[in-house]
Amino acid sequence: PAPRTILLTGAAGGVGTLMRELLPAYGYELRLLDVRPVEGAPDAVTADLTDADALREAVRGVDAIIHLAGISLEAPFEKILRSNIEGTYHLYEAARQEGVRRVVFASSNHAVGFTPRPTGDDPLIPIGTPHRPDTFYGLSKCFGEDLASLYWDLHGLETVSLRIGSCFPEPTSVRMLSVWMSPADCARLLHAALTAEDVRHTVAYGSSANTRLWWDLTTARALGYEPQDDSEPYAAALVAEHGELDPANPDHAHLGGPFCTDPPIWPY
Ligand code: NAI
Ligand code: 15L
Repeated sequence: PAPRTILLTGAAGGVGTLMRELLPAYGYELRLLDVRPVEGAPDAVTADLTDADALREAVRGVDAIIHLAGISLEAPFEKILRSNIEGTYHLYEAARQEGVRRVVFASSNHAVGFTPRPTGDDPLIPIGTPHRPDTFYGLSKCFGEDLASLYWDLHGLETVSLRIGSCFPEPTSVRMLSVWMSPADCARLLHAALTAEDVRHTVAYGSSANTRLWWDLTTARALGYEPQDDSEPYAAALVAEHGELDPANPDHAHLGGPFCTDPPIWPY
């Protein structure tokens, strides 16, 4: 049967807030979890991902989990270790113990951020490109993808790992013209990842069908995802303000953009 009750972790965050608005239209009932209170949702579970007992209670009885919670930018290793590495492990353990069948994991383009981005006639970056993290943050997403692989092979717990580009209401940089995922396309992709059959452990890039796309959306489309948006209408204004990307510039040369410098360039 199609999944109906979904635990949404990271519900107080940027993507979580957007998805809380959009996913109910697909017929899902959302249970929300975050370490911070979720505005307008008094029933949300307030728990840290490292609290194994709270997680076990939170996943009990759900059909699937959308796992967005975690640190979403570069941070000191100890913090990444706790929230993203240990936290994701605790979530998978809770899911395994409670018999949840599927997780949709918010991985990131920063798992492969040091991959040179295509220029000219270069082919799109395939989903099988080796892990090449650009930060401890990206490294934690590599861990999450491999944890998902282990839990499929060992325990039969399915995951779709989505290497999300930039999911914000609008693209705000020239790089984002290539990696942007509109909130509406994000909801479409999450729905596809929740409902596709026999996903085992599938890894897919998550973006809209951008004219300036850098990666191959084949595995996302194979889930049934049909992106409807393209960042190109935003291009003229962003390029007029910032200029085109310059491959000689280290933070323009790789998929991960400004995460690929030490220290990362903020804000961008
Ligand atoms: P965000 O930082 O706005 O939200 C993350 C949420 O996770 C926050 O509400 C935070 O309180 C919660 N959280 C952090 N540590 C926690 C812990 N230990 N226990 C419980 N909750 C915890 O991030 P955003 O932008 O909403 O991203 C959501 C997910 O998608 C993240 O995993 C991020 O790495 C991933 N992602 C997001 C992209 C984007 O463009 N927004 C791009 C690629 C990946
Ligand atoms: C990410 O993984 C971050 O969570 C998000 O805040 C953006 O920075 C995004 O990548 C990006 O690459 O633009």
